[in-house]
Parts: sequence; structure tokens; C-alpha cells
Amino acid sequence: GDFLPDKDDLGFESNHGQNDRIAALRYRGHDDGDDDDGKETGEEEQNDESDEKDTREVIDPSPHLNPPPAEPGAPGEGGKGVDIQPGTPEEKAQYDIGLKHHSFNEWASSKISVHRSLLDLRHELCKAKKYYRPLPQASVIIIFYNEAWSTLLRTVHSVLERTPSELLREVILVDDCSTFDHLQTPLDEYVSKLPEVRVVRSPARQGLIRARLRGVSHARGEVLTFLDSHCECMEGWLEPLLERIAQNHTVVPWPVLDMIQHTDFAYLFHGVKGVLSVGGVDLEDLRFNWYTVPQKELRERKSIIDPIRSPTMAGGVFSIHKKYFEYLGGYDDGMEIWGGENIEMSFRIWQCGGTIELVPCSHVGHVFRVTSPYGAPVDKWVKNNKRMAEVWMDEYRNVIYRRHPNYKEVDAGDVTRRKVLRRALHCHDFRWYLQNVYPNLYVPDVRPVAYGQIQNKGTGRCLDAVSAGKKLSGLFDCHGQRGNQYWEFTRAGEVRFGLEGKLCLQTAASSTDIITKRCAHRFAFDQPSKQQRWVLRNTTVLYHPLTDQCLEGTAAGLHMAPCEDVDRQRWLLQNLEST
Ligand code: LR7
Ligand code: MN
Repeated sequence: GDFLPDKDDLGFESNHGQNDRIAALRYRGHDDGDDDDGKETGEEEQNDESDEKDTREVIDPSPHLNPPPAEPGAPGEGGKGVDIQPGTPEEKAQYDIGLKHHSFNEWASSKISVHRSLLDLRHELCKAKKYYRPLPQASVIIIFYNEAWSTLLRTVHSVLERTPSELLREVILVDDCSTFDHLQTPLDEYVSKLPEVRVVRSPARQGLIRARLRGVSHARGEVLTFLDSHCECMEGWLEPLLERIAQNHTVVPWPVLDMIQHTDFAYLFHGVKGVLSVGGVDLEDLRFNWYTVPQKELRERKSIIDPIRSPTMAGGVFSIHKKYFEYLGGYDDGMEIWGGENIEMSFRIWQCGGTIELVPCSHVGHVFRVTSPYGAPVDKWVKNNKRMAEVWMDEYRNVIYRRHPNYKEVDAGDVTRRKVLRRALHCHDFRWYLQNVYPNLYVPDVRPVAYGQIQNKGTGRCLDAVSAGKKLSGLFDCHGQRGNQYWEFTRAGEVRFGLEGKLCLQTAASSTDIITKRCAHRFAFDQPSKQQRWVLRNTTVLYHPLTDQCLEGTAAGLHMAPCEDVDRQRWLLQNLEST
């Protein structure tokens, strides 16, 4: 039977009223090619009309336009690494320039066929799994800026060769105004021979976020699937992603990301038997990180291959129903170049009623590199993050602003339209996200009583933390560099150590030792445990009610003592809240 929901009824949560839905659908997260309401950002137009002047200057000679054919025993087949080294001076020169342009071993990559095989190491249950038909068709959107010839084409071929053709509507390559010669006419000519592959070009470099929006405006498939330009899709990668969307249009699924080593292009399959890492984020600088799913949650699934909820996604590889993408406001087109859009989209999906899921049966390799060849500009990343924080994080944005004073100076531009979007979609607040989506994340106080170093008045020296559970034996010279001397005194009365805020200053009735231990609660606004509760008296005295003693610092060290009106029991806290 036809299990697909009616295309006009996307099964959005019932709290999304019809009027709001229409309002949201009318809302333009981006230009779609024939209107120009995205101009208020002051940036270049994004439509593809002929009045868009191409600004690029082609600069580089094109290396390696003829990668070798796939044959058994060729370098890299079966996902193996390339173990040959550049030998001659010319090869060495090629290696060097490839590394400079791409921050990966482009020379090795060029030795590997663009059709190379991979070992199918998926779980037996994944291999045996049958998918309901019909699944929706996907438009695969691959954005690139100055990508290497071999990696870009291997990405494309891995899609063409490992996706059932009835599931692939098209492949759209979006060129973000690359300057490398091989990405101009040679790419057009190469692609003209491939079925269902098109190149769309930005007339100016606008960054990956707007490049993706450009791709979306050309997409005709029911589902959008995004890829970075240096990926390899494994057998059966797309079906489980499409299946989840077919079952529920508000699920945004993403695959297990296998590592393609930047050094030798070995494909390292990431098994999912014992542990599973999903997407996380830290609230200190809004960086994506990997988060190991607690065993309990893993076991709650019926099957080891069932999808699992993920608080965030890495951002480069995922599928989403096109209408849901548009309903959710696409991407924030005020974001530039690189960074932040993945976290923004993750918060938005969850807060507005959707779900992000990691799908263990779907595997895509990605070349992870250590540095960025085009120097992803930090100021743009900060700007993007600030836009995100302003719209989605409510008072929790203070955590980032407090820790990164430079955010204050960054002009995030106008975010009014994104706030309108949030209201139209009736999205949850950020606290809801923290409480319901992200178990185990330590959440700092949004407005601590004080933060920074804690300096003893008597000795002039500072409280300095050592690793968890260890005794704080002495005081150290104040270095003013945060690090081991950064503390936050929360409104609930904890003295939390470090930017992560996982450790709390504690002492017990049975002992005068002072230690740092995992905070009893992950939320800084919850009531602390008695051992971890402190009261700040007269803005300087750290009184511990459970033991009825005060924190004291002397040349001999740090200890608890009966409270006295003396300098060794006075502490100078930084950034003390005035009142
Ligand atoms: O100006 C640019 N224009 C572009 O089109 C800069 C980049 N790009 C393209 C680039 O060619 C590449 O295809 O954008 C893509 C991503 O850039 P990368 O590969 O240099 O960066 P990355 O792999 O570190 O990017 C990760 O974080 C980004 C934050 O903005 C994006 O979300 C990327 O999609 C994301 N990549 C992945 O999630 C793959 C897995 C990495 C992990 C974990
Ligand atoms: Mn990448």
C-alpha cells in the first residue's frame, strides 16, 4: 500500500496552526531565483538571472585531470590507503602544491580511481534490511569551493554508482565561485556526459550556506540531500535516510560519518556495535563535537540498527524533506562563508518540533582535515554564531558573550526576520532544548554572581583547580589567564570550575579537605548538593553552611576553618554582580 503521507499534509505537529504554517511557508529564508527580497542583507543578489556578473578570476593550472581507472589492485581499491610516496622532484612538487591547496594529500587522491570500490562493512542487519517502496526521490546537492578534481568527482561517482537510480532525482553541483581552472570548462565538459548531474554557479563567493540555498532553488526532488565535496557514499547510504523521512517528514536524518584519512585516503569504516557517537555542541564556543550516547539510551532501541536521536548534526551530510526545509526557514541567508549554520539548524529543528536522527545503517565517508585550505574566516563564524545565539538561545547566549568578549563587537546584522520565523513556528525556548534534547550537557549559569579568578586577600594568591576528585592543596600565583583559575559563583551557590562547568568546589563535614568534584546537577540553576553549596557573605567570604566553616587561604595552603573576620578568609571575586 501507499504508506506515504499526503504530500500536502506533512504531518507537522498539531501546535503548528494552519495560519502560521502559511505564514512560515510564505516567509522567505532565501531568494528562489525570481524575486529579490533577500537584498536587505546588503549582499550580492543570489538569483541566477543573467544580470549576475561573474566576478571570478581563474588562476591555477589544473593538475590530474585524468585519474586512473578502477581496477583490482589499483591504489586505494577497497577503501585502502595509498602507500606510495612522491618520488621524483616533480612528484614532490605536485604533492606540496596539492597539500597547500587542499590541506589533504591531493597527490595520493589523484592516484585513486574516482570509481574506487569500498568494502561493504555494514552490519548484517543493514545489508538484509528491506525498504518500503516507493521512497521519495532525492536531489543531491554538493557545494564546493576550489575542491580538488579527484575528490569532487569521486564524491559524484560514489553517489551515481551507489544510489538506486529511481531514488536519485538529480545531482546538483554548486560552485561557490571557484577560481581553479579545472572547475571551469573541464568540469562542465565532464559533467555533460553524466546523467542527471548539473553545475550551478555562484557569480561571487558567498560561502557554503548561500551556496546550498542556491542549490535548493534548483532542486526538483522531494527530498534534499547535502554533501560536502570530498565524500564517498557507501552502498545503501541513501535508502535508510529516505525511509525515515517517508515515515515522518519532520525527521532530519544523517549518516554515520566515516573518516577518509587526509594523509593517505584510507576509508576507515566506523562500526556502531558498542558505542555510537551522535552530534553534540559545547556552550562555551558553540563548536560541534561528538557526543557518546549513554548506554541506557542505546539499549532502549528495539534494534541495534534503529536510528537514534542526535542533539545536533555535523552539518555537511544530511537529508531533509524539501517542504520541511522551506517550512523551517531554509538557512539563515545572513550567514556567510563557513560555520555555525549546522548548529543553528540543529537548534531550530529541535526547538520547532522536528527531530534529528543519526541512522546507523547509512554510511558516508568524509575527508577530515586538520586545517582549512581557504582559511575559514573566524570573524564570519563568530558573526554566524551570534546570529544564531540572538535568535535561538534566549538568555543562554550570555554564556558565550561572557566567555568571548569579542562577540560584543561583532555586528551580527539584522535578525528580525529570523525572530519572526521563530514566532510563526511556535518554537520551544532554548531551555526546553537543554532539558529535553540534550541529556548530560553541563549548563552554566546564564548570570553568575561572579566569574573569573578567585584571589585570596591575605596571600594575594589564587584558587587553582586540579583534576576531578583531587584535593586542592594550595594557592597559586594569579595568572589572569582563566584556564585553571577560572571559576563561576552561581546564583544557586555553586563554585563551578572552568568553562565547561562540570566540576564544583566541595567539602564534607567529615573533612577539612577541599576538592573539585562533578557538580551534583548538570543545570547550574538547580539546587546544589549540600556539600557543594556555598554562601557569599559581604561579597568576600566563602561560607559553607553544611560544615558551618569558611574557606581559608594561608601560605601553608587551603583549608576550611571556623569563620573569623580576617583577611585569610576574604576572597576577591571578579565581575561581581552589582546589587
Ligand atoms: O566559502 C566556502 N564555500 C563553499 O562552498 C567554503 C566552503 N565551501 C564548501 C567546501 O568546498 C565544502 O564542500 O563547503 C563545504 C564544507 O567546507 P569544509 O569541508 O572546508 O569544512 P568542514 O568539513 O570542516 O565543514 C563542516 O562544518 C561546516 C560548518 O559551516 C559545514 O557544516 C560543513 O558541511 C561541515 N562538514 C561536515 O559536516 C562533514 C563532516 C565533518 C564533521 C564532523
Ligand atoms: Mn568537509
